[in-house]
Parts: sequence; C-alpha cells; structure tokens
Amino acid sequence: MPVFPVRTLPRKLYNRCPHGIGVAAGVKPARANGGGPEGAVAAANRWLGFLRGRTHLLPGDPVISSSPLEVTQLDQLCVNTIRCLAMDAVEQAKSGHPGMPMGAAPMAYVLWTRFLRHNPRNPRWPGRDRFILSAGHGSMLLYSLLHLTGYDLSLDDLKQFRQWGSKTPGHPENLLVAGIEMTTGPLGQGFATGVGMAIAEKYLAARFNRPGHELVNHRIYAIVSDGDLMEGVSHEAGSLAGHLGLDNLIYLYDDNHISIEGSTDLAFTEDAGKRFEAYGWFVQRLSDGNDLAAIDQAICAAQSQKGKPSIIMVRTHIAYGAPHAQDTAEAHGAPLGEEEVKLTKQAYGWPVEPKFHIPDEALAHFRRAIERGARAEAEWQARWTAYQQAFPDLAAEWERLVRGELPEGWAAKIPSFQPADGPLATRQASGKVLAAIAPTLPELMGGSADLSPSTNTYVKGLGDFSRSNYGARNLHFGVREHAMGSILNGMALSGLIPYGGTFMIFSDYARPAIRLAALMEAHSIFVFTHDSIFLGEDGPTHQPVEHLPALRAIPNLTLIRPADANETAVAWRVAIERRGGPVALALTRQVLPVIDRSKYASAEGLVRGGYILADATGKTPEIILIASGSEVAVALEAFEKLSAEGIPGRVVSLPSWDLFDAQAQSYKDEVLPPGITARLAIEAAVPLGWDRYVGPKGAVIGMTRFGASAPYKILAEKFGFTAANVIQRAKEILGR
Ligand SMILES: Cc1ncc(C[n+]2csc(CCOP(=O)(O)OP(=O)(O)O)c2C)c(N)n1
Ligand SMILES: [Mg+2]
Repeated sequence: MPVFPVRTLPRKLYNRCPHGIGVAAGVKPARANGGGPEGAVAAANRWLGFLRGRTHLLPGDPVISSSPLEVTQLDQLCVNTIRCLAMDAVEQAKSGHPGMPMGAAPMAYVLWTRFLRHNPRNPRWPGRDRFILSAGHGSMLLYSLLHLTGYDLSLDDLKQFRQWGSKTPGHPENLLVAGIEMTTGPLGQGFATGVGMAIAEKYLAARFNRPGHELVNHRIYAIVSDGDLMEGVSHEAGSLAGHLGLDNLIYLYDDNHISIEGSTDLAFTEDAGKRFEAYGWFVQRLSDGNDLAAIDQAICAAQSQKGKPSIIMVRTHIAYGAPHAQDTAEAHGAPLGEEEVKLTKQAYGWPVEPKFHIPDEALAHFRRAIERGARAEAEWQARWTAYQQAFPDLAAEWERLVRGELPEGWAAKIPSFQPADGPLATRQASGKVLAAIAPTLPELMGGSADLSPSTNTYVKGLGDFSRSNYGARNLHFGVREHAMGSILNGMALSGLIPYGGTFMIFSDYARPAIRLAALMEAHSIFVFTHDSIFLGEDGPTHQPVEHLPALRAIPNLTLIRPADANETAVAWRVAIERRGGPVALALTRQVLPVIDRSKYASAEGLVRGGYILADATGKTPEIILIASGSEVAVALEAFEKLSAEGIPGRVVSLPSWDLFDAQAQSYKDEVLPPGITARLAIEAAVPLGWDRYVGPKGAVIGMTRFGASAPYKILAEKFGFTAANVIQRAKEILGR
C-alpha cells in the first residue's frame, strides 16, 4: 500500500497536467514523441518491473502501490517540484538556466530516488555512488535535488541562487556543499572526470575487494548534455572508458536537441549513439524523457551490463511544459519571465504563488532518501566491519586512504643524488624518484599521454591498467592529454594521488582540467617534461616559451621547476604532501649537472619555493642572479666567474613562485634583500611576471620569440643562456 496520502492531493493538480506520464484518468498524456497513452495494465507491469535490480527501496515504498496511477501522481508531483524550484530560483536571481532542469527533472528524479546510493546525512561516506551534473549550467537541478533529499542545503540557500557568498553559485562548486562531487560548468569536464572516478573505483575494488568481501562497488552516474557530447574531451574520455570496459559508469544524456545558438541541427547532427557504440559503450535510446518507467528500466539494464560503460540517450524537451519556451534556445540561459512562469505552473497544475513551493507530500517522498541512505550506509558498514576482522592490514590501509594520510616514513624512500653520479635530466631523476616511492604508496597511480618513454612516468613492476587488470597502476591514457587531466581530477577526488605526464608544450591541451583541479582543490600531479626550448631539435612546435607564465597564472596551482636531480626529489615530496590543490612539475629533457650540495645550499630549500643557493663569502653581494630549472646551472657558472673577477654575487634558485610567495616577508627579504637592486633573472621562457623579483633596476634573460630547431647547446648560444651572456648582462646592470 502506498505510504503517502496521495489521495488527499487535490485531484485537479493532476487533471490539469497536460503532459507526462500517468496523468489522471480521462486525460490523454501528450507524449513527446508521438507515443500513445499507456494502458493501465502495461503501466502497472512496467512499474512492477521497477522492483527488479533495485536495492534501496524501503518496505512500503510507493512503487509497490496497488495502483500505478497513484504512484505516478506522486512521482509527477516530485518531478514538477524540481521544475518549479528551478524556474523560481532563476526568476528570482534574474539569471540562470531554467530549461535544462525542467527537461531533465524526470531522469534526475528517477536516478536520485530509485538508484543513487547516497546518504544525505553523511555525504562523504566512501561507499556512496557518485553523481555528476556535467551540464553544470543546470545547477538548479542539482541544488533542488540536494535540498529535497535532505542535504545540508536549505530552502534559503536555494533562494540565494547566484548571490554573493551563497552556497548556490551559478555553477555547482564542490567546495561549497558536501554532496557536490565536483565543480562543473566547463562542458565536457564532468563527463571526463567521471571516467577518472570510474577508473579509481575499479582500481580500489581490485586492490581491496576479496572473495565474499566487496568493500568497493559504487557506481558513477552523470547527466550530460549536448554540449558535453560536442566537446572533444568527452570523445577522448569516452573512447578510453569504452576501451577499459568501465561498466561502473552510467551516463544519462539530456538529448534535448537544443544548445545556445538554437537547434543542434546547426552543428551537431551525427548519430552520437553510434559513436558511443563504436567506443564500446552500451547505448540505450529513450524516446520520451518523461517516461519514468522507461528511464527506470534503462538504468536497471545499464546496471546489469558487464564490461561496458553505459549511456542512456533520453530525448527530452528543454523547458518542458512551458507553453512558449519549451524547445527553444531562449529557455537555455535566461529566466522564462513572470508571465511564462505563471503559464507553466498553471500547465503543471501548480499554484502560481507562493514561489519556491514544495508540496509536503513531495518533500516527504524525497526525504525518504535519508532513511534509505542510512540503511545503505549501515549495510556497507556491516560489510566494512566484517572486512576489518578478516583483513586487518588491508583495512588499515583503506582507513589511511580515506583519511588522506600518507604512510609513516614514506619519504625515507626518496633517493638523493651525488654529482659523481654524473649529469642527468630532471625527467630522469623524476622517474627514479617515482620508482622508489611508488611501492610504498598504493594511492599513487598514473601514466602519460603516450609519452612515458620520454616523460619517465612508467613504473616498472606495477603492471598496466586494463580491463583485465584493474589492480595495475600504470595508466595508458593514449594521446589524450585533455581527458588525462580530467581523469586525474576524478581519481584525485576519489582519494588517490594521480599523476599524468606529457610534454610541457601540450599542457595547453590539458589546461581546462588543470584549471579545474586548482579550482576544486584536487590533488592531481601534472608531470610536464621537455620544459623549455632546450628540448632542441624538435623545434618551436614542441618548445614551450609562454607555458611557465601561463601555468603560474592559474591560482592555486603549485608549479615547481627544479634545478637538478636533488631539487626534483624534494619537488616530488612537496607534490605528494601537498593538500588542497594540484601540482605541476616542469622537468627538463636535457641533462643537467647534479649541483654539489657540499659546496652549495641544500636542495631542501625548494620547500620554500626559493632559496639562496650560492652566496658571496664575507661580502655583501652586489648582484643577485635568480633562475629556475635548467638555467640555475648557468647562473651558478656565471656566479663563480664573477666571483673570480672580484664581483661578489648571489644565486637564488627559484623553482616555485607559488611556494616562495607564500613565505613570510622576512624570509623573502632575506633571500632578495630590498637593498640589493642589481638583479638578473635567467629563465628560458617568456619573461612575463619576473619584474616582481628583479625590480625596476633589474633585467631578465628570457625568451621573447618562439624557439628554433637545433641542438640545445646551439640554442643556448643563440638565445643567450650562457654564463658569458649572464656575466655581460650582469656587468651592464652594475655599470661596469
Ligand atoms: C567548454 C564550454 N564551452 C562553452 C560553454 C558555454 N555554454 C554553456 S551551456 C552551452 C551549450 C548549451 O547546450 P547544452 O549543453 O545542450 O545545454 P542545454 O541548452 O540543452 O541546457 C554552452 C556553449 C561552457 N559552459 N563550456
Ligand atoms: Mg541541449
């Protein structure tokens, strides 16, 4: 029997609903794609089909109703609650995107009330399913669901939509509300990041699950839009997800044929389903986005697919039910307007006032998520308790991962390097560090975009992650830098420490993901090798010049460009230990000397971003040479020669502006004393931003043009990255 007093709802509420499923007797459902009214018996059968494959229905949940009609009335009420909240919030904010939530409300409703395993009262419970609203512009859909199902997001928060300081900004932000798994808005990112979450789930399941003890078995759901599917990054990630057979991934596609400029016929006419089939996905096509039963069954079918990610293409209608706005591009990103909202509410059989109306019955129905969530978590906790008893060591490791702590003493494995070992590129040093630390850090996992022989990111002995070996830790992203970046973020948001390598020049291809990592405070590590013109013969197409300043411009990204092998080792330690954001390592292709730390300062100085590497003895330095990465060795050589000529100097190694800028002013003044204004920076990149370190009387030896194809020693001569040029410029500054 239904547990909700649906019969007490005013009958006309349903009779007046012009569209949708299961409307009251005598009203012909206007099905979006020409489907006729559904017979009661057929409808009942479909509803009974709901029960299969679903684990979190409570006894007495209304799907067990003797009358499917009553059930759908309540369902319809809930769906329309989401729609009206979205309309009202956008109207009140005088900005936002009402159309998408209105069209996608049914699929979101079915997913959130019947499938998503989540606990609104403990949103970070590790056993939960993940939900991503990849079409982040439809944020009111997510905010409504969070509020309605009982997360810590109040109706007042909804009323503050898009206002200063609110928890409900224009696009969902993961740091603001527990329950928002990731920040979305840049289309395609949610899609691709979900693939990273699916990879993480598969890895964790392989690492921790044991026969009879399934600790990890969650799914990753997303609602994706036309824009998501048009973006290249979803193609990259979709292709890889199919290849890897990630059947824990279930995406619902809000196939509404509308984007900002109009119909998708303008620019997007391929059969997207065929594309996903070609990628190895399980594709289902639903012709009516309001058919809750069909959505339910499709999700069931997706859940039972083995070895394939799923996409359910749901034909929806943007701004569904709005008499003039439905199926128009205008409904995408502008308030419907007071009159249209009124007409739409009337069409739904909804009271025009008050705004933000939530029927008690709908709220009660949504709020059953709390009880279901508690039950689901309790069930998982029971599994966890049994697991702890059966596998105490693994359980301890799991707890450590969940707490985000590193194993005690892990850093002892980091190697140090001696000058006598001979020169080596920082990418090589990086590879040695990775190989040394990876065995003790099961959360460390990564790979490269088809460049591991060059990026030194492959760790021998850890296996190749594939559909037949999800426990392996070397990922092969293929030539897909953008998806690699997003996937790293998804893994980081799942508690792993992921890294991904490519040439620094191709950081541009991953930049949207890097930026999002910084915004989300995700602990992704980007390994960018071939970090300057000194990669040499490959020429200007491969030689980054503007990339260091471009990466430094991203807030909350810690960029580190170590000067030698030992700085690289410390850089990795900093990268692994960082909390609250991503790290990018800039590493050389060419070999560099290992700086003699018995003569010069310890590489530990890197921790502070910049430090005095070499200093005039017994004299105040007349000039400060500041450099990063491969140019530090050039500065050191010049420093020695200047000293020999009786010009006392100082060399500051400045591997990370981000870390240095965060130091106390007293430390910064110690390294760069305000009284010493003769300063020369040397860095093989566009000199943007260096003036803050060299000051008005200083100068920079940098790159003000693209590089060229030649051996790197020739490039150093031609572009002035030699000790001789440094000495000459230093003397010019000093007026000697
Ligand atoms: C990478 C990226 N490019 C552009 C935009 C701006 N934008 C927001 S939504 C959108 C397209 C809207 O179409 P669709 O994804 O189908 O959403 P719908 O209109 O159906 O809600 C665009 C171009 C964006 N958010 N992200
Ligand atoms: Mg669309």
